[in-house]
Amino acid sequence: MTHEILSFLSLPSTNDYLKERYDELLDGSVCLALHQTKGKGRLGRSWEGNEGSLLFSILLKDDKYQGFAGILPIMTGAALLKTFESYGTHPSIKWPNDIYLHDKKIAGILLEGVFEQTQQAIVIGIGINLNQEVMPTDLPNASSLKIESKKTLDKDIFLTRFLRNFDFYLKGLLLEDYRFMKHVQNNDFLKGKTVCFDYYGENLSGKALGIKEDGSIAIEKIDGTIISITSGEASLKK
Ligand code: BT5
Repeated sequence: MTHEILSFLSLPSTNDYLKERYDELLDGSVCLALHQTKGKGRLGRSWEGNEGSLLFSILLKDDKYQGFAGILPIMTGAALLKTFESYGTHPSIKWPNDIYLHDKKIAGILLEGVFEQTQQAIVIGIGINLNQEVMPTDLPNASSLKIESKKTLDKDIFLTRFLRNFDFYLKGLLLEDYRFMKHVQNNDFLKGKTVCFDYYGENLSGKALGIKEDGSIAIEKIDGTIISITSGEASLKK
């Protein structure tokens, strides 16, 4: 896939930029910003970043991606793992969309669909804490690659490597090759841990058994029954 890179000093949100202009942009366009004034997380949450972060979004607007929106965040996570591994760093995926290193969040993924009656496009936003030397004190669970591994990475090279890995896994996915799943399952942050999760409005806890082929997570409830959650949140029980 060709990636046209649109680079900005500051934007409200790289996701919003692509969502607002998907019609006139090419499939595979990447929007990159040094700063975001309204960086978004999931479920109305915000994403903080500064010039140490790598903040970008990818536009997918071909019909061939229809039906893959549910699995794309995990596939994107696998491509991030592969990229970090190329620098000798081994983070894991905290289902469904976080990258963790040494029990701290170093990256997050936000997939949004653009709908006009039917789905017109998918925007995948990625925020990576690469070179920050300190993280905001109101984010005690956050860290950066720099803090955790003392490495300073070139953001352009990281992005190039990531896009190569993303394209590799995406090409496979479109051919129903779910090889990236093995990568995710072998680096599953929650597996074996006790987690809290929301199940049809009820707050439950149980043991995470692992991420399944379809991208859901299997959880063994206290009563021994096993359920799968396909979306939402599972957090570590304190
Ligand atoms: C995410 O949401 O983790 C998805 C983040 C996606 C951000 C990218 S940046 C480029 C693109 N453009 C956008 O506008 N967004 C995308 P979620 O799982 O909801 O996590 C959000 C929560 O993580 C917040 O409520 C904070 O608690 C925490 N958080 C915020 N900034 C963080 C950071 N830099 N590092 C780690 N945690 C952070």
